[in-house]
Amino acid sequence: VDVDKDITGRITPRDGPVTVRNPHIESLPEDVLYHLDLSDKANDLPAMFGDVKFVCFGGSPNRMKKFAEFMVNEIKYKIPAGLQLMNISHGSDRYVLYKVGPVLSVSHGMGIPSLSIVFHEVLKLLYHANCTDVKMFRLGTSGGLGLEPGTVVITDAAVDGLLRPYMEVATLGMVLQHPAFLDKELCEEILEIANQNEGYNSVIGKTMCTYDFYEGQARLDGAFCDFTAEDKMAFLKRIHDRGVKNIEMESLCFAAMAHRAAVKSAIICCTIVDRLKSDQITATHDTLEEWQMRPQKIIAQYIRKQMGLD
Ligand code: R2B
Ligand code: URA
Repeated sequence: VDVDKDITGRITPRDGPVTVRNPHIESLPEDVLYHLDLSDKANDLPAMFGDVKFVCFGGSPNRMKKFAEFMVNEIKYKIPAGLQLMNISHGSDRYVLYKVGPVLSVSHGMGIPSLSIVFHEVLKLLYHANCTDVKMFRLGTSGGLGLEPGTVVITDAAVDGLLRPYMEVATLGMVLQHPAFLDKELCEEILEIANQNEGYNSVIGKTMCTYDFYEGQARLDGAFCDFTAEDKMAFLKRIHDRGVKNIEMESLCFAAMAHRAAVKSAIICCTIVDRLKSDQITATHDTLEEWQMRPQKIIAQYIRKQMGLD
C-alpha cells in the first residue's frame, strides 16, 4: 500500500480509497465481519455502504443510536418510505451500527480490546464497500484535569499510562508499537466549530488512555487500591503539567489504528468530572446527557459544513 511515512514513522492521512494493509484479505474466499453480522459475500457492501464519508464511534450502543436519530434531522436525511432507522448489526448483539446517508454511527464498547475489534471490521467494511475520502471520529466521555466538567477536549496526541505516544500490542510473541498520531489541522478545524457553541469551553490537548477506569486512572474508589491520596494527586498533577487534559480508555487505539490506515480522524470527548477534585461521577443523569451531546453536536456541525448544508 502506498503510504507516505516521514522519518518519525508518521503517516500523512489522506483522502482517496480506504485500503487495508493486509495482503491476506484478497485471498479470502469470504470475509466474515463476525461482530458486525456482515460479510462481503452475503451482503452487497458497496451498495449498502459505498457512499459512507463519516464514521462516528462512541462507547455506548444507546448513545450511538441516539446520535443516528439526531443526524437524521441534522442532515435532513429522508428515510426511504416504508423503512425506518435500524441497527444493521442487530444479529451480532455486540455492537450497534446505524447508517444515515453518508454517516455511520457505531458503538465500540469500553476499552481498547473492544474498540480494536470493531475498528478492524469497520475498516474492512469500508474497504469492501469501495468507500473513498472517509473521516473517522470518536465521540466520547472522559475525566478532565483542571477543567470545568462539561468542557470538551479535542485530542491532539494520545498517550498511554506511561505518557508514551504509541499503543503496544503483543503480536507473535513480540511487542509491537503502533504510533498514535492525530491530524492537527482537523483538531483546529473542529475547535473552531466547537468554539461557536456558548455555555462551555473547548480545548485541544493530550489525552491519556488507560487500560482500567479505577487504579489505571489513579482512582482511590475502586475495589482495590494500594496507593495514597498524596500519591494519586502527585501523579495527576505530574501528567497535567505534561499537557494531559483528559483521561479515557480508547484514544490510543483509535488514533493508532486510524493512523495506520492513513485515515483522517479526530477524538472529541466531553469531560464529566474534574479528576483534580473528584474520583466519583456525581452529575445527574440529565446533566450527563447534555454533556454527552456536546461532541455529537460539534461533529454534526462539522458534517453539515462538509456536506455544504450550512
Ligand atoms: C470513557 O468512559 C468509559 C468509562 O466510563 C470508557 O469507555 C471511556 O473511555
Ligand atoms: N471515562 C473515563 O475513562 N474516565 C473518567 O473519569 C470518566 C469517563
